[in-house]
Amino acid sequence: MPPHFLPDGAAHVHHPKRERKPGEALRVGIGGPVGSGKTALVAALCRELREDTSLAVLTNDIYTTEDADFLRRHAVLPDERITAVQTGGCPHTAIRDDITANLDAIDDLIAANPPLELILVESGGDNLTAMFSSGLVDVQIFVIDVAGGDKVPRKGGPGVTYSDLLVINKTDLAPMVGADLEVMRRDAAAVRDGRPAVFLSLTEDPSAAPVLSWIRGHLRS
Ligand SMILES: Nc1nc2c(ncn2[C@@H]2O[C@H](COP(=O)(O)OP(=O)(O)OP(=O)(O)O)[C@@H](O)[C@H]2O)c(=O)[nH]1
Ligand SMILES: [Mg+2]
Repeated sequence: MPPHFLPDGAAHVHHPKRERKPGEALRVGIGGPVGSGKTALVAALCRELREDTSLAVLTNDIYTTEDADFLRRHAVLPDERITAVQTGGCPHTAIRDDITANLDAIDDLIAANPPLELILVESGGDNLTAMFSSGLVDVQIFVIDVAGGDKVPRKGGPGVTYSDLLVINKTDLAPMVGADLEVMRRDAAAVRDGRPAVFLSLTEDPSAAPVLSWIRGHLRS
């Protein structure tokens, strides 16, 4: 599928919350800073879910279709189940402000792969301020990593605070960068008001077990 492009003149607008109708695919947004492991997580989830779930992936990159190309190269799903939006500008614009290119790409995925149960939407790597519009996804995961230091949850931001699931990835690197996981757990809990946060190391747990079971729970409910 060719990539979609974001039209010029995108503005920060509020979209009404999407009402998911019975039988419609669950849309899960996956956001977070550059390089935190979003695509690696998407790949892991596809490998685990594809045997028993009809799913598709939409990636957002600024100037390329790098992440979609990576997923196709590693054949985590058949080609027609992977598509991309080239956002051209700040990554958050396409997932929060002018979401039309993403909505069009999702329509294409739905039309090409009936019936779909799950659509994973990866945001372009941004900073701590990017969140998905609730007009685009039903639930969202925010992925940070320990390599940026154990201060990251304390710095807060909407993804760290309000995402439906916070994933603190690359725990295998914690000793290398002197990151204290207990500090990260405590600082995340302090701002999340009971919303879940999980630790992950995709190199040590390629099945992404805690994220997988969270998504399976949403698919069942
Ligand atoms: N050590 C370690 N490396 C990881 C882990 N998860 C991902 N990586 C590596 O981190 C790098 C970035 O991972 P990506 O999945 O491309 O990150 P991303 O968030 O999709 O990056 P952007 O889309 O560019 O923002 C890759 O080299 C991954 O192999 C992990 O748990 N541990
Ligand atoms: Mg990526």
